[in-house]
Amino acid sequence: MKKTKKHLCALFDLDGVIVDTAKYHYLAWKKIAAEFDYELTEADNEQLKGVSRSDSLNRILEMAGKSLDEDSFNQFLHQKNKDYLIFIQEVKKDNILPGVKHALDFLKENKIKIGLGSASKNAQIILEKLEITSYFETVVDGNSVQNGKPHPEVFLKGSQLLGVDPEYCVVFEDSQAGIHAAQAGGMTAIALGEEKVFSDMDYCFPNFEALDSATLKTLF
Ligand code: B16
Ligand code: MG
Repeated sequence: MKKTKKHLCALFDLDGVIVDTAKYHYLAWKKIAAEFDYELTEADNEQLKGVSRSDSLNRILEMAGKSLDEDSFNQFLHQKNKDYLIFIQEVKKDNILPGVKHALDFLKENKIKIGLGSASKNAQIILEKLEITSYFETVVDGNSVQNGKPHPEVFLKGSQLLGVDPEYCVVFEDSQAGIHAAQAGGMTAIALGEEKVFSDMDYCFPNFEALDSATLKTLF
């Protein structure tokens, strides 16, 4: 990894970065899309990652060539979340993705500030289920922003609350919308996942296991 400036804070995305809840969002949306006679593919789902609940439904409606009145739109949002909450009932601390706990401990030991920047309105519940709430000095989630990713608001708010200039913040993301949000905020954007699905990131790693202490030391 090329030499980089030392960063002072780390902003974590949640779904797909800390825990594999991205698969549950996919299953819940697939069920809704089927009601519009549309088969939601994994490629379609890639475009929904990091995108807010209502923006996701708008995109699915566009894919399916359908439109809804406001009441039905809200009912589908409610139904999607109801199904999603059932899926995540079983989430527990063993579900933290490999390498994430090591990174959180590394950052804590090195006095690097840690924040969450998630589009999800369910972020707090999931952090509690994973028993990692105490690592996060600030949690910015779908309940506290006006603009969803790729708008940088979620990360800018996080850096502001942590008192760190955006250029000294690292963002860990699994979605293209989130990478664009981090870049738009002037932060270092680290993509987690397959390199081919991303553009405009600063670095890409397959997962947190690849971010060992030596790599973390280069960043922080
Ligand atoms: P909710 P992240 C995002 O979380 C998910 O990637 C995205 O699929 C989901 O639609 C969005 O949260 C809203 O989630 O319905 O729980 O409010 O990746 O930004 O942590
Ligand atoms: Mg995500």
